[in-house]
Amino acid sequence: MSLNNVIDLRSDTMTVPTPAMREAMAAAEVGDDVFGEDPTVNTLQEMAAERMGMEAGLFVSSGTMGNLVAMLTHCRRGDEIIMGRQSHTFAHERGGYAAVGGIHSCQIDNQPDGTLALDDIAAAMRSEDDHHPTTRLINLENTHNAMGGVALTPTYTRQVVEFAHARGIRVHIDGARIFNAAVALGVEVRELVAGADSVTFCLSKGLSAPVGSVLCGSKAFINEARKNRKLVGGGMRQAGVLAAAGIIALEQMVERLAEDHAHARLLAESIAQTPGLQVDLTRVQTNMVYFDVSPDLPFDAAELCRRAAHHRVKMLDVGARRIRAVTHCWITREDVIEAGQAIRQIVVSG
Ligand code: TLP
Repeated sequence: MSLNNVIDLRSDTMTVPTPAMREAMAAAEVGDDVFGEDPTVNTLQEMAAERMGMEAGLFVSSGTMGNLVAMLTHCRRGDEIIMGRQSHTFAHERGGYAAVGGIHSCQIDNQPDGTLALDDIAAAMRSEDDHHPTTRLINLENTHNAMGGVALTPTYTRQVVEFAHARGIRVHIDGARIFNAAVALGVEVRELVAGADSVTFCLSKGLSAPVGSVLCGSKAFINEARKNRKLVGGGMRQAGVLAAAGIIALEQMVERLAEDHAHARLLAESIAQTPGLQVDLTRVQTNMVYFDVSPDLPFDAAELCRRAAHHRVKMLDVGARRIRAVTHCWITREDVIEAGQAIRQIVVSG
């Protein structure tokens, strides 16, 4: 079922609440969550923590807020976070950790599989030298958006956690789409965050809730995080109307992500067969398809997206010659077939 008769592949953030979510939102029992008295928020937080195998959860308004609150809670001013150059926290969150928290960051290149090489992490570690900031935190991202929606494995994450903890450093996971990773790898989401000190995951992307993310960690960490959520203006009141949709998201929308992944693969295969477009199929592991527009074609990524919109297909140009298409629950198999055909028609007709 496409939304407003548009095949909107710009992002899985385009998803709207399902009928079951709207019903649950209308019926939600609420209270003042700043007082900890919203029963629906409390239930969502408990469910989220349980899924992650962590002690506690904190409902926040967005993935960006979850990551920011996590970084503010783990770090003090002048501390340093090691993160990927292509990470969302570095590239797309307004530098909030620096702007709000006075926190420094050290960027290292992401590998094509989304990981940070352990050698690179080791080389980025600061010594006790008076001149250096203190390395406090390592940020991972799973799935890794800019590297293609690729899934980081439990084994890799465990290695980073062991490396970090042996040196007194903490690990935060930006798991905006960690349920996509779990479904793609066929593992429980808790295995993907085992040992990590915190994780943020989003309800408002592939899981289709209208708003919200949950930050999870230890009880002590979440107690501090609540204060930082307040600091950034994120203490919401009768937020149960939003959390109610989040509960449905966790109960009903996780398993079905496999469909989105199959649709992304179908779209990627169609694009791969279109002359002048290149897609690395090995990186199409979840619900994202990144592809490149050859310089031999008479238009760039922005123009291809403009033309696709005339065929009711919306995609995002993320570079001069790079495009992203994301599948989600409002995109059917027929939609991706139609999108693939529209893209081919545009390219072939020049
Ligand atoms: N990503 C959005 C855009 O900001 C690019 C998208 O359409 O993909 N972590 C990751 C890995 C993300 O991809 C995003 C959103 C966030 C965090 C931030 O989540 P929100 O938008 O809820 O603040």
